[in-house]
Amino acid sequence: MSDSIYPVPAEWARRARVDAAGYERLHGLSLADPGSFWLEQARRLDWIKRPEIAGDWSFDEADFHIQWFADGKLNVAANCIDRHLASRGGDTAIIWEPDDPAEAPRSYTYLQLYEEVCRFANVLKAQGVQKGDRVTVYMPMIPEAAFAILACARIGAIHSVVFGGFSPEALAGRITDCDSSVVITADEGRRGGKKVPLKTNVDAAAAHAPALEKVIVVKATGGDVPMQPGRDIWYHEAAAGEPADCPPVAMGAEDPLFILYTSGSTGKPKGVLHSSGGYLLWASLTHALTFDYRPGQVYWCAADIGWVTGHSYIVYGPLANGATTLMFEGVPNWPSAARIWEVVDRHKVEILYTAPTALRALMREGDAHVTRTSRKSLRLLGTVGEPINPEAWRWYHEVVGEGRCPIVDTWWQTETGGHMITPLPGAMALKPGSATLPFPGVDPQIVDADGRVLHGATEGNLVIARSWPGQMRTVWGDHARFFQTYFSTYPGKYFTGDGCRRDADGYYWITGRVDDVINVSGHRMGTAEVESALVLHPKVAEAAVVGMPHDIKGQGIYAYVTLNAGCTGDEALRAELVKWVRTEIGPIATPDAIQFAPGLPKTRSGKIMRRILRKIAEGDVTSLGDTSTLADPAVVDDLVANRVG
Ligand code: 6R9
Repeated sequence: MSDSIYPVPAEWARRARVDAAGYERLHGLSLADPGSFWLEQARRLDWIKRPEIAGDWSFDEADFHIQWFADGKLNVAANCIDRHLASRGGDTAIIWEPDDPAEAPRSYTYLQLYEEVCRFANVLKAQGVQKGDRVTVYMPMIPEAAFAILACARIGAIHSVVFGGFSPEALAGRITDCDSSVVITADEGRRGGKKVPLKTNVDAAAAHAPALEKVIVVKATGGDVPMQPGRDIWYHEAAAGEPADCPPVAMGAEDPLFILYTSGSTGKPKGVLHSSGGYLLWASLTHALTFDYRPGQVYWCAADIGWVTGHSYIVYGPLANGATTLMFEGVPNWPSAARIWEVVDRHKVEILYTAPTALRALMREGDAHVTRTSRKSLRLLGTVGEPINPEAWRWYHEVVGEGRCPIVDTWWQTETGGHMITPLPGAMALKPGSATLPFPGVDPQIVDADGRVLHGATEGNLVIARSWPGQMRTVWGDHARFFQTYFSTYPGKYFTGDGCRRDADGYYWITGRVDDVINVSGHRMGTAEVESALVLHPKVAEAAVVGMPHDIKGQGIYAYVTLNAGCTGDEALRAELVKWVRTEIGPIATPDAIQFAPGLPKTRSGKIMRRILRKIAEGDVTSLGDTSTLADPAVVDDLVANRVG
């Protein structure tokens, strides 16, 4: 923990959209009179019918509902494209930087984006896609991924983007859960000079996804992929006959915009559903204020479109604001650890938004990769995805930003749609490791295990006491699970699943998940998901997965595995299980350590005591606490003796 304070630079205090007094006023108003505050903010969007009501919600079980701007009508794609055409149709909307730096970047003006998205929308319509239908997008980081999701928004179809690193099994589960009959993919993806067999993965997924009827394939690498007649369609062939014009469909503000699957504390990922109006307003307002975005600036969010960060801060937020958004196909450390900074120089990036795990990995490669680049264009740096350790924060600030760029450490979640606790660069003094203060409209509280609200400097669980426009609206197909997961632990409040400390200045410090979710390289992984994958293996009887500290990834995956009688836990089986999990879920779920255990520590009622497993995985075996309630306390000695790592 660090208590050093970095004051707002004088130039930022003078020039930023929001200064310290402005923040106090905005945040105060947003809580004192949310109705007028949000109707006023809603004017930043282009409405077909302007809303006259703002929030209408209750977190109480008896009357549980969440709506924002319910009487408003708009089209999200028209907000991201059409309304900019008159004033800045020739401005660059998207810059695309390919995986291989030897290849030329591409860019699209707002007018070109309009034509691409309209054509894509017409292709979807020709395939029978209608308002409310679910379309799965399983794409590499190419501009067509953005065209595809905006095309869905244009015709009112609900997109469900599945990260290209997920396995065919994981993809099939997501296609089936939301009953999606269309998948948009590419022949292959590229990352760090390696090919990702996306179309082949879709073919494998199709075997387990009976709902799937059509596969639209974008030619990205030109790799040779088999096409199944009647099911598979080359995008370029289908698009050739389509006009570059397609009227946007009028959507209710509460009509769904997208589903995005995320890990929770149970085995099955949840389909987080976001609305059209409230979500877009949140993405747009947070993008404008947190990054202090000014027209003409080149802005780069280095996330993948498969995560919520890519949705809100590569596509929806920036495009709603008429920004120039950079899309990067590659990875930070290929061909060298200088790649990010070279891309910054090549495109004169002013605002860079990335994850602590990438910073830690690059930091380890030494400063020379950074200092041999200019980075003069950079004005503001951002981070997201996990707590940033003060050492990485300082490196980002001193070495990357040469001390001149404020750092916005943005805390938020797939469920929140956009930033919740974050510095506004002209308003908040910074403390390395703290996400600082709540965004306007956000009412955070820290509660103890019994739900008592704790005041002043304190530590506990983070809840949000009132609704905000960007909040998710339901879990796809399971509204009861939505209530149960987020609103039943602390009645009347949204429970984030995060632990949090508040210091004497009122600054918030996220301490990490307090549920069975671990954060691997900024990606959420449910321990139960990895356990379910492991027990599918014929030799595995039982598995328990916990997080362990990891220098680069933040947290690594530590799996305790009990084998069926007669099976031997050797190196070969360990390698096989690692491969198995990668196949079942994807490389992001790769276990870092597997310990074969004859038994797991269980209570007499059969509940696994994860607290003990976590301690052992952390290597903290001297303070295992009370083990007397275990059915068989002796298993702990075996676990300690055979700890891996
Ligand atoms: C946007 C995103 C959400 C979880 C969240 C928390 C962690 C995200 C953070 C952070 C500390 C930050 N998290 N940002 N922790 N400081 N700035 O990452 O969404 O993938 O749903 O993950 O990530 O634990 O609860 P998502």
